[in-house]
Amino acid sequence: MVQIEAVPYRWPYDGNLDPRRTALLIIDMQTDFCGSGGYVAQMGYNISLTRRAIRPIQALLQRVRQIDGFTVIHTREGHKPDLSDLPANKRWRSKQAGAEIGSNGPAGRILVRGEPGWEIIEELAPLPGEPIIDKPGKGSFYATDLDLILKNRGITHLILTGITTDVCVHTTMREANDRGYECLILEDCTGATDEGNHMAALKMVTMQGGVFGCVSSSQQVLQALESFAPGT
Ligand code: C5J
Repeated sequence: MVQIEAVPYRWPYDGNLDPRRTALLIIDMQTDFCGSGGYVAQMGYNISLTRRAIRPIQALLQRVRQIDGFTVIHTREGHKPDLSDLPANKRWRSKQAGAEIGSNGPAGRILVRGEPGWEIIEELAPLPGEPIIDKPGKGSFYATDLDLILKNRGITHLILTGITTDVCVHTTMREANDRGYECLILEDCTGATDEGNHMAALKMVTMQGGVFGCVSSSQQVLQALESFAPGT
């Protein structure tokens, strides 16, 4: 039986980590959220807080890719070039914050599909065959086919990584939890634009016996994955 040390319970609750029923979800590791000249940088936030997740995700990704049947899914937040899928309030707020979605920045048009800033960073580039979910909102389930893809593959358990902890990762975790997916978020594989928000978002998960699932780290997952020899 393979379980991961986590808070507030050893994950998963139903006793056994099964690679064929588990997906590693890597949320929004795009230049816009962790690269110079992207959306987060243009708003004046310190991108070292979001970039902290890159190396731990890289290590985990490398290991998970060696395990047969383990699904890796990437997401990207962004809007169509004509901005027809951009709610007016989201555009207005981004302008107030100094980085209007759709306007030109050092990494191209901010949060627009196809622009350099919207691309997933090279360090975590998807491999052919790994699904990429393009989403217009914060949650990865809203207005996407993520649920359909997971159901078709028989996936019931999600390991959540990416940025930002308090916004897109949390929204996705809540959406997944309500749909019955058993969720684990990794503290070192996530990051927020504010350290206090990062910590608070992780703490929220652990309340009420694990109201949205569990919190753990890449080290704990890697340790548990030692049970699966490469190629098994
Ligand atoms: C935000 C995200 N913060 N990926 N997006 O707008 O968390």
